[in-house]
Amino acid sequence: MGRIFSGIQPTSNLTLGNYLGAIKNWVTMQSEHDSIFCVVDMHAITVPQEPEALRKATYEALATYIACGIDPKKSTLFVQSHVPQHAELAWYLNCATPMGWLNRMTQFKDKAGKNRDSVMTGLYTYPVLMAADILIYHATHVPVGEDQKQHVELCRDIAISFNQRFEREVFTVPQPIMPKQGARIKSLRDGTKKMSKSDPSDMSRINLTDDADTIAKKIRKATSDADVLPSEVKGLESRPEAENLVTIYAALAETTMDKVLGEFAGQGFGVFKPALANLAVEKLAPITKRTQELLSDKGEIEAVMRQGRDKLIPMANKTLDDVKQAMGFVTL
Ligand code: AQP
Repeated sequence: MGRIFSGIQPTSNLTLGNYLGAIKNWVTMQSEHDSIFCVVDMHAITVPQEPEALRKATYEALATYIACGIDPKKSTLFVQSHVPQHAELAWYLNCATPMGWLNRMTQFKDKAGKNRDSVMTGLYTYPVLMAADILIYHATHVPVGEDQKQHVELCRDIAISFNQRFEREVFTVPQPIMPKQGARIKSLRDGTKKMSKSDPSDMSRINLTDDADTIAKKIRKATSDADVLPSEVKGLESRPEAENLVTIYAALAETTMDKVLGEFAGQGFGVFKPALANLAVEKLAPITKRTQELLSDKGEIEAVMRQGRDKLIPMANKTLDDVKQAMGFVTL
């Protein structure tokens, strides 16, 4: 049994992409692994956040984890800024990570776009903080969507080079784990872009707080095409929107795309979209309802946050001691 670590930024409401790419996998894995799940608020501030919105989204994210099936009795749940040791380790790792490695990170290029000189430094060094999040707990596996795979690979490189430089196994080298279905859910408006919390168009995503009518409306209005569905996955090539909707159906139904096409081959979106909307509402409505129930008692959510923080601080301190010892700091 290994240890898994993963997190989501409370930049806004969590989306269907976060659920299918990450949380759904966490729920399955928590029974077999020592599991730590974090609301990564310090990552969220790498782009500007309204303070009240950040606080609200942090409570919502933790409530959503529980509503999706993460059990605080099986898994450790916490908020990143409650364990400030992550930030301290990130500094040591910043001093052990070549800039050339960060220059290759595609997420920075996507998010900074043409504004490379005006975005905050934290957006550039974000992957180093993510490496600290993972390495501080000696996680062996990191369940993420495809967009985060490159950051986990960077984390591996940092761990390997640190261990070599200081000639001891200070860090465990983790592996990324991605779901078979749903590793990259695309925008409902543009099948070439990923579904993202921060997309300016709310119609581009399904939020885990959307009610049944909103979910059905967003699926009805999702971009698709005029062709019927093919009988094999190969037939979805060059049809990114159609491929995305079939992927979402398969991931929600916990089946394969081939089986979905077996059922809907020859049918148009006039038939497929209502079926997908029904399935999405059936799977997501209980999550939304439970999230709202949990949010009505912030004390309970804070108790889970405290329990996670109190369990993790000693573990984090132990890793920091090892790192400082290896690097040559005077420890008292
Ligand atoms: N569209 C997606 N498909 C599959 N997995 C996804 N994830 C995010 N979007 C998709 C996975 O969710 C986890 C948490 O990601 P995050 O929200 O912390 O950061 P992100 O990857 O940058 O996601 P967003 O929605 O695009 O956030 P913003 O808009 O705040 O930048 C990760 O495991 C990620 O792979």
